Amino acid sequence: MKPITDAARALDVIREATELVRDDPNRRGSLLTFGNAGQVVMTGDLHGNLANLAKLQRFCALERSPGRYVILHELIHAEPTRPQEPDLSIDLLLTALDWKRSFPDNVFFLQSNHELSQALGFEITKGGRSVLHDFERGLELRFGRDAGRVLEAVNDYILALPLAARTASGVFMAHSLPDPLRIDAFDTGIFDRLPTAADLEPGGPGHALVWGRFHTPRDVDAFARLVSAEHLIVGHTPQEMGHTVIGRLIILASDHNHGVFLPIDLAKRYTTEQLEAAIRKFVSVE
Ligand SMILES: [Mn+2]
Repeated sequence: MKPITDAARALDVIREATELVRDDPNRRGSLLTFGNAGQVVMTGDLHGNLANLAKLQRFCALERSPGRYVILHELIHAEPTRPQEPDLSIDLLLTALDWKRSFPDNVFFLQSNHELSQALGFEITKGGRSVLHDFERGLELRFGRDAGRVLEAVNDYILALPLAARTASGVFMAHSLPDPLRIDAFDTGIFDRLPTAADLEPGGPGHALVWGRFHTPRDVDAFARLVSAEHLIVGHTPQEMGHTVIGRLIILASDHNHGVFLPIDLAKRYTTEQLEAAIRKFVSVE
């Protein structure tokens, strides 16, 4: 598909999707909820991987699957495959937001640390390169002198994102979990409200939720108890082979050739083993 390079069209896509994200009927505060009918497809980080997003769109076939929901997170900040290669993950973001416009009741997004850092201007460096700057350079390549306006709209979209999703069957999904030392004092009230600026800044619960790493099965159990969940599904921590299981936590990655996604039947109760067995590899999708 040809990337969008017309700034007016990009602004339309981003602003319309942002309104849909804000007014989602599935949303209360910063939490999305799904009932017990249909299927939710959870993914891991996408980081600009257009080939995997295209496969996900083919798998979901939303034009003939009204009961299927798909959750995406960490769409921006592509890892360059060659030095100096521009980050054009804006293309994936626009494709995904356009998908939301076509299927507003089926496509959902969650907050992530890369997106939040971009919106708040908190630098992330990877191998000495500034990922925020590289993303902005990609916007300049696509939109020239209108790049600043597009970036502003992207930042508005990011700040409108919900933080987590849960199913009636007890599956809780987010970009990550708070760091182990922050779980006990974690303010679960964050899910009942629209996040404030303080909630999303370092020290706030929204910030903690998307940045945590290094969880043991005990940490996972502690967080599951806090949010009354049977199963937790996240992305964030890179998974070379696509996924890992830590107690009742499953970590997914969707941003490379071994990437995976997880279709969950909303009418069904799963064991962790059954959920793990339901994981699909992108390479298995035509
Ligand atoms: Mn992340």
